[in-house]
Amino acid sequence: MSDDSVPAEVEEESEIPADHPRYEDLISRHRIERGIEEGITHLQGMHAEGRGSAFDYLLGEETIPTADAAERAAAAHLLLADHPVLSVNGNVAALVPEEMVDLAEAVDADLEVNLFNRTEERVAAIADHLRAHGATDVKGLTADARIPGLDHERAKVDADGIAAADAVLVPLEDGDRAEALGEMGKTEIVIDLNPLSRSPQVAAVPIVDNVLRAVPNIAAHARDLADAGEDELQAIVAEFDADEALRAAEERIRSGDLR
Ligand code: PTJ
Repeated sequence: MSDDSVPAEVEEESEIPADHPRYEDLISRHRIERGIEEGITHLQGMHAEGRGSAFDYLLGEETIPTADAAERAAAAHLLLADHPVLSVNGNVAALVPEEMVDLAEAVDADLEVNLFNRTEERVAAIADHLRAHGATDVKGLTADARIPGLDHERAKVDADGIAAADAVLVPLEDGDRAEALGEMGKTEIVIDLNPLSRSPQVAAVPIVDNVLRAVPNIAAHARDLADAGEDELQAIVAEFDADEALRAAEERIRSGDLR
């Protein structure tokens, strides 16, 4: 299947052939474009997507074993938490809305919209989009608390959401907030395709994988662990080695075979 088989203007995802070698990448591009058109994704989301796509190419566009271990540890953390929250930005809302709603259900977590380039219109559009994909309660609209030590819009959180959370999943995070959340004593789980970025470097659980693969895989692990006792979940958390996960991802990116 050559690139010529994909129309220049893709209206519907179904027009992208599932056997295209760059299928996931084309789906991502299409969803981000659509997200921008619908007022969900910021224009800068395209830059972020392009960067992520380059790292994913170098990783071999697959979930490497240490990323799978990180996804299992993330599931264990979220199941152990008293108040887990999944943070949603404009890229995540465009790329994996249904999967985020499903993960929230699997680990009994809140969904909270939290934006780097915050506007009330975009927060409302993302909340509506998540509801259209099955979410019942979406936080982030009240923004009645602040993350200490941050002066940008990402400091705005809900008092009964991220501010009160003991574990937070933050896909495509920026380093400042990642550090600030860690300083608040929260367990931070970061999904980011760049292992050298500050956010995975400071996370308790850095997941170097594409959100397209990572989010459903965390949910699958959570369902697999649904009957696990606290001791088993604690053992999974204790066994996970964040430094090794970052090292293995960087090694794969630097030395992997390009196709
Ligand atoms: O919606 P907003 O206003 O909150 O803005 C969201 C973006 C993503 C635009 C904003 O947070 C931003 O500018 O992020 P950065 O600093 O570009 O960082 C994005 C990181 O996510 C980069 O390290 C990318 O490699 C990584 N990334 C991009 N796409 C994916 C990804 N990681 C996992 N899966 C992806 N699909």
